Amino acid sequence: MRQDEPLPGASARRAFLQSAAAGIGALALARSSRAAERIQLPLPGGPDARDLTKAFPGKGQMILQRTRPPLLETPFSVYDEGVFTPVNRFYVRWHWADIPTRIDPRIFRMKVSGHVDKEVEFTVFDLMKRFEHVELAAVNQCSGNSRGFFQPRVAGGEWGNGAMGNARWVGVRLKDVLDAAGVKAGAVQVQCEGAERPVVPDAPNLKKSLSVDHARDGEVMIAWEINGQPLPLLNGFPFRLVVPGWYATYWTKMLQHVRVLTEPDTNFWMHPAYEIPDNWPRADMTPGEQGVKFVPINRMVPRSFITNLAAGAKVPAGRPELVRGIAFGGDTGVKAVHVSIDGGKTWIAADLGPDHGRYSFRQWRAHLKLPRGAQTLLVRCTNSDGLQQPMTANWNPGGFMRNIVESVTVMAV
Ligand SMILES: Nc1nc2c(c(=O)[nH]1)N[C@H]1C(S)=C(S)[C@@H](COP(=O)(O)O)O[C@H]1N2
Ligand SMILES: [Mo]
Repeated sequence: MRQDEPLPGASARRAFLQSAAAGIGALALARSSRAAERIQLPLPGGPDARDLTKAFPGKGQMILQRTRPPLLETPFSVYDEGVFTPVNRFYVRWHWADIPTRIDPRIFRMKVSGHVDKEVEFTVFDLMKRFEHVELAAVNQCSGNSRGFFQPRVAGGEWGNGAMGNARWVGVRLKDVLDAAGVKAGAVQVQCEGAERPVVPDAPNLKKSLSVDHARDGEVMIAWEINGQPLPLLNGFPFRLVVPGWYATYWTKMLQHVRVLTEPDTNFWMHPAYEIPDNWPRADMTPGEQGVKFVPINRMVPRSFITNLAAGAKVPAGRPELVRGIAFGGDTGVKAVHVSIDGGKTWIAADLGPDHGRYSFRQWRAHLKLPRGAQTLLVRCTNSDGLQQPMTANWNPGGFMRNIVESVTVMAV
């Protein structure tokens, strides 16, 4: 972690005020836009193609999964461009459509309340001034990333593999902010809530809780910067929670309220929503199975992907061909990435790229000599705890934590 001078420079302040201005009214504009281009994204049960859109503020070309609330997927080729996901291609997911279209960072405050010595409130500039800055590279992955590949199909955002992104986050430790309020003895959880609101009366706003120990582990942070830029409005301007190694449902955007609780949080979004079968790392059950115990989703598991070859790509046969991609360890680092061209009978170790920290994507590359014909390439990550991607996919009714050795079938000619 890098430690910065804890003083907001004039340039940081200016960047923030400019970002705020860019958000104004832009969401309203996106609603009336019509997507022009399409992209192939074949999912079992279809559709095979999706609309692309450039109509959302702060976003370049994205796959339009839903307009209101916005669900924007990162086109998969973006992951081949670098280890950090460009801010304007970083995926977007909201639960409720009543998202503030304008946030003035001089006025917007987060509040800490509940089982604390004193309630405190901070603007982004207060956070910058008052607490030590920390920087961390971490993958933000939706619990439902790759849900579209679940068979039988489950309800929810039918994402391909593009509901994930890797970034350098800059902010302050949630621990330091909680310490400023003074967490009292007997506190058990810390609940976070964003600034948007449900569009139907009495619907529950998204609230997510971490144990007090987790919230105070010194890694969970309140971040205002993503890859050197202020957060786009749609990614949580002016600041959001970053929970390294945990699914993004906990990464509360536009963080407005932190409540210290004396009882475990049982609000709808902790239970029954976002729960997985209690057999981590598999999160697996049989469709229709009875008596399964469910627990709140939590730590991520290792995944890896081939990024430079798409399904059906033509590659030269009989000579070493570059295959590359990204991997991440889940809640810990990447120990190894292996590829196979014989259905997993033998595995070849890939070369790993630079290590940006245990919560980051890690690039990998290998050279493979492919016999002529259709060839299925497999890629498998082993994390530093020795956990490996499985050969068969898991299933659960939420479509969460999809995990399997990924494959791409190419044509060697
Ligand atoms: N305020 C708020 N924060 C939120 C959500 C939301 O709906 N509202 N969705 C969560 C979920 S489920 C995901 S996957 C991530 C998505 O983060 P991103 O949109 O920056 O990619 O935000 C999380 N934080
Ligand atoms: Mo999510």
